[in-house]
Amino acid sequence: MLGFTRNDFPDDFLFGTATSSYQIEGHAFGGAGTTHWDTFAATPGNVVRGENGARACDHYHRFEEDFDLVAAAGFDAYRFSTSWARVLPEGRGAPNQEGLDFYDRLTDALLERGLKPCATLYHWELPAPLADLGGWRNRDIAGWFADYTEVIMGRIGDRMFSVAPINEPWCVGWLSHFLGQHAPGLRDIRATAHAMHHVLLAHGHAIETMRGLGMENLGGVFNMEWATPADDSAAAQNAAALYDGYYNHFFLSGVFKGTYPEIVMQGLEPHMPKGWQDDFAIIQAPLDWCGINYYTRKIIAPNDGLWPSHHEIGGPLPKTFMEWEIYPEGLYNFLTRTAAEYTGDLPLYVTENGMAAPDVLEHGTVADPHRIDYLNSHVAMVQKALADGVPLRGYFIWSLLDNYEWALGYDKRFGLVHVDFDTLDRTPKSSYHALTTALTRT
Ligand code: IFM
Repeated sequence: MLGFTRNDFPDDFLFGTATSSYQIEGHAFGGAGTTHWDTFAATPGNVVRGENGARACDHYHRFEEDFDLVAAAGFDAYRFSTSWARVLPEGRGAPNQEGLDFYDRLTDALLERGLKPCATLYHWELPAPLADLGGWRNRDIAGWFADYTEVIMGRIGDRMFSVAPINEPWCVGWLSHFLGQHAPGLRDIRATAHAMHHVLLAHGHAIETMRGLGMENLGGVFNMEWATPADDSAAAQNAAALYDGYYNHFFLSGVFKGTYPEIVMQGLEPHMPKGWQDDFAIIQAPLDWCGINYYTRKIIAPNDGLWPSHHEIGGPLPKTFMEWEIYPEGLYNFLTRTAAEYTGDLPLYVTENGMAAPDVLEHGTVADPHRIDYLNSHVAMVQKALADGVPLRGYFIWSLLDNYEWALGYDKRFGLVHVDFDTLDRTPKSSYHALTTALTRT
């Protein structure tokens, strides 16, 4: 049982669930171009079992059935992403009409079910031809991204409830260019500094492009991890502050303050692209809302290595199947801190929250009491933030379906709905049924 119902929330508070294109659609279908995730996954050692998004959940052919499930659970909104490579297989130039038609049908299918379409324009599947040109390291990507924005939103922008350009800039910049864990798998500080700046430049250009199309309710989606110092020492405090700086503050600071945190620039500044200081007028394009994706915290300890001279250590709290500690207080901390330091009265959304588990289908059902507990504890923090006056307008659960968890392949099941990856059968889990009871309007 969930410990809340929608009656515990303001009437206009939105409950939604989230997905992304490459993780569910099936990129082999409908004329989509090759992405850097296809090539990254085809390279030994990058992805568990070399799995990729070629078929994924086959949402491309089953989206009507999937949206029936979203509507039947009582959700108000559905957060999805459009694939750049499906819309523009070469990244630039001629659009793929099949791809545009797909997103057009998908939009109408949501509206027919009374669901608010909440789009993200980039959830990581960069067209491979653009990766060949340097991808996020190349400043020109901001213009390419604006052109793609114009093409896809020129087709479906009239029917979107909300749009954010880029999902989780930290993942695009740091995870993919410094840690090398996501495509393009680089481990290079100059590439990182360039990507972290260009991703915000592209964000700003896309917002300007959509304003030019007359669109409203445009925002940004930022992922955050609470940073806890490993001990009370000044060195551990500084290490956690730096982690907090490049993970949580860097992108918010760029977008809402027109500056990057000093503690981060001590390491990144020598590697930044020329003229970066002149780009904030674009990066700061005004937004209508801010989204926070939250899952966990990290415990950070200092070390004698090269900058950033720290590492993560294991923590004592119960963990999800991602080995992520369950720390609901971090969500409350971020909601209150973001409003206090960056966004003020601007509406906030929790645009992702959820957990992975090794859920098993047995006798036609999937019991996931761990997910019900996780949702209960995090929604309690949402309620606490609301009670404190944080202008929070909605909460989206990651994810509707078990799906492709990037470098970890298909084992890490985040869905409210179980997917059998052989038959592609969908089975709602017990958390889905609990949500249906909590969200159905009475
Ligand atoms: O699956 C991802 C998603 O693509 C982005 N946010 C975090 C999720 C869980 O790792």
